[in-house]
Amino acid sequence: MFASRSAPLALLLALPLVFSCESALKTADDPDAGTSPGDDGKDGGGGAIVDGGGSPTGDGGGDAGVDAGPPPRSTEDPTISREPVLSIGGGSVIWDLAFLPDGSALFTVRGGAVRKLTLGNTPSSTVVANAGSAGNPLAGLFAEGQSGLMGVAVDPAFATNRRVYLYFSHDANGTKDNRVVRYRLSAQDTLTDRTDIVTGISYKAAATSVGGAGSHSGGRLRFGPDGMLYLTTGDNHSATIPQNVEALGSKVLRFTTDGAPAPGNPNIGSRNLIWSLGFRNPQGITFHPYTGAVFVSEHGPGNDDEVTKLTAGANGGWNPNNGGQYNGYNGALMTDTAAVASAVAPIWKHDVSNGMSPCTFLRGASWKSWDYRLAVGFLGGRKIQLLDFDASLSNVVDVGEFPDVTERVRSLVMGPDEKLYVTTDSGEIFRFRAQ
Ligand SMILES: [Ca+2]
Repeated sequence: MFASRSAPLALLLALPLVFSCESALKTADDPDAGTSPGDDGKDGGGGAIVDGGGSPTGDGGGDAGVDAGPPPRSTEDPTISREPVLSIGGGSVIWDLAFLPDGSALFTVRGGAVRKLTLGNTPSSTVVANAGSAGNPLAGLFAEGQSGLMGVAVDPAFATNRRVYLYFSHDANGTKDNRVVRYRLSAQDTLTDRTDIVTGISYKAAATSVGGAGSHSGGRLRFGPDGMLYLTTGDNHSATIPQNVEALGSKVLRFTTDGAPAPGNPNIGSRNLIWSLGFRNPQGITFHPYTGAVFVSEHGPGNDDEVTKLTAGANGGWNPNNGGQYNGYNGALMTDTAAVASAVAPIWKHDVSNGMSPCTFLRGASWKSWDYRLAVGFLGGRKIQLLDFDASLSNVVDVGEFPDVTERVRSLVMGPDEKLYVTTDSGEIFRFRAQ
């Protein structure tokens, strides 16, 4: 769609006013501003297993060299080219993507399909599973509003156990929840051995004045460098879920591949699945490729998209509770330190919400001076920004932007080929190559 184009970072940094104006205009098509039930304008997205356990330095502990910081990188700006990969039609939201060890990938279509992407000279995809027919491996999956089939992750030990994981909305005879389901991917590329490992995750079953059913389910599912699964979940437009430790919405959950509490969880709530709490509708989670530090991205209610660096037990400070009524729009603070004294300040925020969605760290020598920077995608804002941090990973020291992005960005995944894969709400997968 686009010719390869060089985009030195210096040029991108020279355009902040242009992008600010564009951002403001595009906010209007973000239903998440509270004017429309389809608040998908701002839900976010993320990457795949390569974010964490599959990263080149994902050594399991992720802490070798925490004190020393990342190794030196080139000071030269990369040349960035956009390359088309696949289009499956404008009506499909490609929610997430995860690479398999052989270089192919699984991706999810929110409406209820798992497909396999095969790269090569002519990339193509095939159906792994479709929801809807009785007895199929996705039984119970349903799509509604912003929800349906969302995150996908591939087991770090896939080569031996062939396990994959999906996060989706589920309806059991009218009882609806969000859940994480484990499968085995057969040699024939079908899903077998279904086990629903975490159920009962908050789901918005009925429309309210601020949005339709299925709003704010979060949805990014990733392995961390510690081998545990991390899942971001949403507030369901509920006043109380964000700070309720017995509800699994508005949280970062951390659990084993069997769905048990991950060792070392901070004992929040009786199920002990909560690793961090107090989020709105986070759809990005990623791990620093060198230190393992956890970063979450989420979109605000018209103001303050946030990137937050988290530790176990951290409270993101979202508390949209006004006497039991949902106060999640109209300037509600994404980090409400008056209501939540322990709230962790974001490491970076986009002052006007552009529907911040996924995030992932760039990784690989071909990225040159962009190596180890955090790519953050936007839905309504239709862009991918790029954050650089100081050595402590506590301060943003530079903000850039990728060229040639005009789609709603749903997921960002580093490929094993060092390319950044992007999935969109318009049924596309494309990628950026650096050199
Ligand atoms: Ca916050």
